[in-house]
Amino acid sequence: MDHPVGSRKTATRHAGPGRGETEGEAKVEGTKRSSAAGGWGALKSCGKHLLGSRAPLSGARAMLKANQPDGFDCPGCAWGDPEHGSSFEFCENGVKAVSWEATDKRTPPAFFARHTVQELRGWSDYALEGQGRLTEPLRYDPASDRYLPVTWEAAFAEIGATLRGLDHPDQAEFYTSGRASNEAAYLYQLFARHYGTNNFPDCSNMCHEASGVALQAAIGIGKGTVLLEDFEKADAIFVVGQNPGTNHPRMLGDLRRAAQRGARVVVLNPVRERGLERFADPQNTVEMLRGASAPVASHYFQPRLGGDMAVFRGIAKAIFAADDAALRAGRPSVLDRPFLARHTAGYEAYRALVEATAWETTLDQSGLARDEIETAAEVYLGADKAICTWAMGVTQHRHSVATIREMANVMFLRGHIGRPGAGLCPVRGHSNVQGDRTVGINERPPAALLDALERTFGFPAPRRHGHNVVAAINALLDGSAKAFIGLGGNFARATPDSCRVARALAGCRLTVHIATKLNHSHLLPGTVGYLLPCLGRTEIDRNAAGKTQIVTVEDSMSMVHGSGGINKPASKALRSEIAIIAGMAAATIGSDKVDWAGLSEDYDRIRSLIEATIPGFTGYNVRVRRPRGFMLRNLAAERVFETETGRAGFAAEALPESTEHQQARRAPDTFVLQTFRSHDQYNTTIYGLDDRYRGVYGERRVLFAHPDDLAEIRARLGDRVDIVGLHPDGIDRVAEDFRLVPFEMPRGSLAGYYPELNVLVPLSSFGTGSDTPTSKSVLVTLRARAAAVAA
Ligand SMILES: Nc1nc2c(c(=O)[nH]1)N[C@H]1C(S)=C(S)[C@@H](COP(=O)(O)OP(=O)(O)OC[C@H]3O[C@@H](n4cnc5c(=O)[nH]c(N)nc54)[C@H](O)[C@@H]3O)O[C@H]1N2
Ligand SMILES: Nc1nc2c(c(=O)[nH]1)N[C@H]1C(S)=C(S)[C@@H](COP(=O)(O)OP(=O)(O)OC[C@H]3O[C@@H](n4cnc5c(=O)[nH]c(N)nc54)[C@H](O)[C@@H]3O)O[C@H]1N2
Ligand SMILES: [Mo]
Repeated sequence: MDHPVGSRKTATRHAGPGRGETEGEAKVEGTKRSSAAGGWGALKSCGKHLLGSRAPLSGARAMLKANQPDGFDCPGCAWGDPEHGSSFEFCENGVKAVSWEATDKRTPPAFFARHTVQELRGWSDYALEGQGRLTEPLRYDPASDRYLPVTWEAAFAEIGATLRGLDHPDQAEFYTSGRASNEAAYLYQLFARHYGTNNFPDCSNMCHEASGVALQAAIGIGKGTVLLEDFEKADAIFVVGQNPGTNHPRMLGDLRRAAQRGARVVVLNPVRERGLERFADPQNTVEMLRGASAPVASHYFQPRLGGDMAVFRGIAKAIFAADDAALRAGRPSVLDRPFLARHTAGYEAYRALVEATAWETTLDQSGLARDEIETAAEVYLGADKAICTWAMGVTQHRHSVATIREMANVMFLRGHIGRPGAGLCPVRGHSNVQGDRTVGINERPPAALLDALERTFGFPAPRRHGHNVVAAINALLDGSAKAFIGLGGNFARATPDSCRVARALAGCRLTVHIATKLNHSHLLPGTVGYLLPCLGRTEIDRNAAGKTQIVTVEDSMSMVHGSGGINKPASKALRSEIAIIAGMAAATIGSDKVDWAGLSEDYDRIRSLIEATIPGFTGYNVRVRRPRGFMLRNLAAERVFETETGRAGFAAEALPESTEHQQARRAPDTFVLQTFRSHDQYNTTIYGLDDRYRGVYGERRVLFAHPDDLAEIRARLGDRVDIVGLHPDGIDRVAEDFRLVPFEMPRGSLAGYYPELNVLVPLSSFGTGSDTPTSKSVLVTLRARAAAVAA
């Protein structure tokens, strides 16, 4: 699809499917979903992806080394690895991620000689990445509108000169996607800060930012507190706003094992996701042969989009009612009074607020019936040890920070933190998004980090706070930022208001993308535009002396471990992300204070610097070579809360004045749209056009709706619709030509796939305190296709 430039009062259309968008006959089964998640379907799909990548051998060999002590960290997700890592942890989407990288398809300079950038902009994401791995450094040539090969040295020299030529370092934006290793991310922040800016827009700004902000305030650390072992001990696990069957398949195994030993798994999700209902474990031979599967969720509640804060407020109301009843009857309190007294602050104010919140508002916002909320509260009260997990269904709303604080409030009531089998567990996305933050990718760095950098390296570290994703886009749009460097990712497609972001990138004086495969962001070069191909995580990384190098990553459970590739690099010309960053840095700021070349020759040296400047990494080079690595100390998990009060903090925040659902019900023909992932994608990377667990095959331009809403819409508008944004900021937003599909979800809500729907996500609508775009609650209306064509 093209990148039509949107502006105020100008329609920003999303044109029809680009090349390669349809694969055979499109078929939608809707809610007909007979079998369980996982099982033979998953195995079949793995075979298909290993074969389809045309690298079955290296792909299969690579899979056996994924998440093993002597292999590489799976680039698929950030779920933790089991203590006893000897058995191969099977994961369908891990296979897809690995074979995607291990493909033998290539986009050599000859490919770019055949296609202009303008032409490639008309291709779909699926078609672009399907061409295979990038092989040579490329420079955009405006005269021919093509990317031409260039030497690494020439690339570094021109990038360095252009960065030095900016009026101020804050005119450059340094974007990170969460696949970057600790070593690459650390070197990247060192480069940018030495150069002079804290502008670190990061994929986590669009992801778990709200979790970091909320947990930092609530428990003094912006990370979760549970370990994988805790899932073996919990009596109740609340799984809120996430779809692990697709996005964290290995978590499903842990949930299922918990369910099998009798733990309650309570799901809160507006959509009935099959993976959370039943799961056949592909690692269980007997089960596979019998065609059996086991239930996962003991309770499945379907709140309205953005209704989770109200759900937890309702649970708190029910808990306090139970507590009153117990005390009246002369029984002990149902709360963990010693924990509340010794370790928390703000309990009284919170309880008063909860009791003052009306059931009517609570039920209306949550979309659940009172007995459903009371049932959830009973499960909570019946558990000695409870875990609460969550992901994007919670973090991508206006009131996400407040929602996560409310979940923490409820967990505090019975002391479910800092003891075995209990705790808070934001389930991270990108495989190293948590590690990147730990090693300094942070636009608001703590003073201690800057002090440590100054002490160690002797350059003045910039003290001004920098840009996150939304601020970076605004700066690019208003011209105050002029250079964009991307360490991985697909900035133009992952961000809101795709059309405006496309314009922002194309208007840059300099764009540099470090990437493994071609994507749409690369097709928006600035005046000077570079595309620099790097090694992937599955590939062997050797230094000039021939020694293989490992990198390290941190998972959702704060475990840091090593990762070393085993496949032959996709091309001889590839360099590691670290070597590329070092090359750019040396050319931009010189090597007086930092020996960039020496660091890229031996990553142990980078780890020693991390150890010297970031707390928690003592003995890094030794500890990371132990089989399962090491755990970063997490004080909250030990009930030491580094908050302002030194205690776990209750937040007493009123429910939102109105949720998007409440607003939608007041306006005619208005719906709340969420944008989620299909089973065949990794963020903006599209592996295939099926969404097996939701019964969709061969197409992605589908829009899920409640059957009753659907009947009404169809009667008026027909089967295919355009989706029109209603955000009142004067910008017209339209996503064209979507096929309606019935699905079990609350009335008034719609769901469809990211990134096709990002044209509808407004840049000016983001979470309070997190600045995360609200991609799970977009107000829209629908219009008939025919009318649109006629108009
Ligand atoms: N295979 C694969 N794995 C991945 C990814 C991928 O794209 N593909 N992406 C990675 C990344 S970066 C991330 S962040 C994670 C994402 O993992 P998820 O958070 O599971 O991703 P989404 O597909 O966005 O799913 C959100 C889920 O939340 C539900 N939901 C939406 N709105 C609400 C709400 O208001 N309340 C509640 N309770 N539920 C809601 C949706 O119905 C959906 O089931 O996965 C990571 N792993
Ligand atoms: N509407 C909507 N928007 C969303 C979301 C949503 O749920 N809805 N989710 C948000 C979330 S949670 C996230 S995390 C962001 C993701 O945003 P990004 O991280 O920016 O996007 P990805 O699609 O993960 O990036 C894919 C690209 O990374 C490059 N790549 C892959 N592997 C490597 C590697 O090893 N090294 C390098 N250098 N490059 C590599 C490839 O070129 C590939 O095209 O999107 C956000 N956007
Ligand atoms: Mo993410």
